[in-house]
Amino acid sequence: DYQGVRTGTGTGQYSGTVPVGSTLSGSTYQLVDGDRAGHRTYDLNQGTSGTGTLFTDDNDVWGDGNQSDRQTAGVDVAFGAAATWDYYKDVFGRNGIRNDGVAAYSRAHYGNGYVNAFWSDTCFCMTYGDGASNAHPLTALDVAAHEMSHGVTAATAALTYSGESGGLNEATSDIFAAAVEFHADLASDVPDYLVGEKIDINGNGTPLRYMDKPSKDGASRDYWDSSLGGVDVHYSSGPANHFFYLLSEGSGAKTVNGVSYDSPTFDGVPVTGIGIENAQRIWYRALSTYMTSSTNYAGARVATLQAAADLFGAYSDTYLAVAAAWAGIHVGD
Ligand code: ASN
Ligand code: ZN
Repeated sequence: DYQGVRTGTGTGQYSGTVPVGSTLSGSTYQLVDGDRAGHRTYDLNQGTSGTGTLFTDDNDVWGDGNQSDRQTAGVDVAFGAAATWDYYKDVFGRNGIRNDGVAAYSRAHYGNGYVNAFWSDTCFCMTYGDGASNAHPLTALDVAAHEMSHGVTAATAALTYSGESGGLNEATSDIFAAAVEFHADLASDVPDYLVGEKIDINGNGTPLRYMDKPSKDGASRDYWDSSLGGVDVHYSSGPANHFFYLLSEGSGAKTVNGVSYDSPTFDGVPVTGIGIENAQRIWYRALSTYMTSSTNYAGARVATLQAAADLFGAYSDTYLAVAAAWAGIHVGD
């Protein structure tokens, strides 16, 4: 139980002005989310270990949207953890990363010039860098949802982080990062099928990854082939991200929320999308019920078809769309 459970207001650099869960302790507000199992957000103050200091405030108004205010990064990562917690609860009835009602915690301002973010099963926590000098902190909603979803994957299929299963592990984090954006539906972070579009990691305004045509990043694969297991997991995720986009929105040119996509298929055969609402349910059921640590792309196809059969019926239109989307990335029977 959390004494003085509050909903404060924060302004992040990416999320805009949002509610943040806080707790009143004595006369000080703490960034402790009493509505979400007491998720705590810490300021590492450029350190690289431990928990630094808990973010605190005297009036429950957090951050000002500028990077120069240390609380701003705290707002973005606390909001990201809350939005991801709410997504799994609202959509799947999942009670936290391990479905045991226990919160992870978040650490902002890790190290100096650190251009990454990561999940750790050891600390059961998320950690975020500030980016290189004067760049964008790695604290956007899709980054938080990606990292937190690594925790969900570890607690379910536990996909081994190398080879094809590693690509599926990475794709699962990108898939739920997109799904969390659609569920949160922020005006200041328009839902899209891009990964890291707010953090300007390339310095030229391009996103880190594209789900409609992953090769647009210059390194990710669009299609499965027998060499995929030897590719870095952040690139072998490409075909599965592409599968999820095709299943959600279909092939060809399409604009969603003002963002333009153009998704090809391996054999040129068009795919009709079923919408992200149903596509995410199929991926989640496959992940949490059928995939195992050694699942490869062929196994993911079987897992999602079984999930689609469970949810929508074998050989239903939705089931057949799943098969067509796998064929679209060169995975068949
Ligand atoms: N941000 C990266 C990821 O989640 C960190 C890493 O490579 N482990 O994949
Ligand atoms: Zn990842």
